[in-house]
Amino acid sequence: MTDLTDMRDLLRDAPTNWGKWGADDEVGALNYLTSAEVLRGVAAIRSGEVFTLQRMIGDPKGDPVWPGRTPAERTMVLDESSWDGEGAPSYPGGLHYADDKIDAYLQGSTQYDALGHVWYDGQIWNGYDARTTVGGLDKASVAPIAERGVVGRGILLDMARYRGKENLDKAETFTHEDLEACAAAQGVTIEAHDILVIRTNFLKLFFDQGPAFYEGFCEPGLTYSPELVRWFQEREIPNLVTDTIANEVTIDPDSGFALPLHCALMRNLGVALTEICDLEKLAASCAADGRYTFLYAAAPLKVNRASGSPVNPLAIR
Ligand code: UVW
Repeated sequence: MTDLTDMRDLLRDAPTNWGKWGADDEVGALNYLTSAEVLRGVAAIRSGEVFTLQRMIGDPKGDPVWPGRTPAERTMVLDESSWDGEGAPSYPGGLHYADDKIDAYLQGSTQYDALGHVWYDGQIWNGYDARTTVGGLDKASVAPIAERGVVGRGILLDMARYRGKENLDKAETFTHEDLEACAAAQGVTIEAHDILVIRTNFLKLFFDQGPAFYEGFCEPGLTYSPELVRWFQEREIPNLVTDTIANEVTIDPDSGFALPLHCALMRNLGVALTEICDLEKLAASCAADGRYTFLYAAAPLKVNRASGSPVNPLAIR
């Protein structure tokens, strides 16, 4: 266990990609996803199967969210009953229609984090002042990610299957070396610019356990090490996609810090984070024919100044 109390100390010598794509960059490592990378992703398509990776908003079985956030609430505004009484809306020709709205955390479902979503030491991605987040993100909001879209070669790393488990357990950790070993066991190589899609199936426990799921909340996931951060930087990984709520072990077992990889990967390297995906159908299909790469395509909703935004990513095999 390290004896540090501040993220600044933990990440004092950690690498950054600040300035690499210019002083005004807001999409970070997604810059690696050039047209050539789109075509490399397209070249991974063999069978034409399409998988949508978003979890249902308003799932009757519940919506898993980060502690302190609440699931989206959908409210019916107009339905057939709205036309029952006096003062009902009236449209020429007898038109009736349904309308509804949601009150939702933008990070309360399958989502892209804006690069400015998390920070320490008064600076967000690319060195922008953290005060630019006040009242809305003036820099590195999710909108520039939504404008550009995210398309490239995805690679599924099925850590649950690799470890011979239905799902990873609370606080279970793995490293970049485990990702390499998982890929090797799957007969595939992680290449530069691959979009890493990691399956833990941990959220099965949310649906199995109900409220007890949140007792001693600590998700499984990658853990911080300087080697892991260098690996992400050298591999030029643009995007880390997982099926957990926050993409990394919640409390790092070594430092005791919450979410240090959000800081080291997203704030410092500009790696985009995509969370709360449902990878079950995709994983079953990959396991069935032993193909673990695909075209990955995603575009979060364009929400001005937002710190994150819902998304329904596609994996096309
Ligand atoms: C936090 O950063 C707190 O949560 P997430 O990245 O899961 O949105």
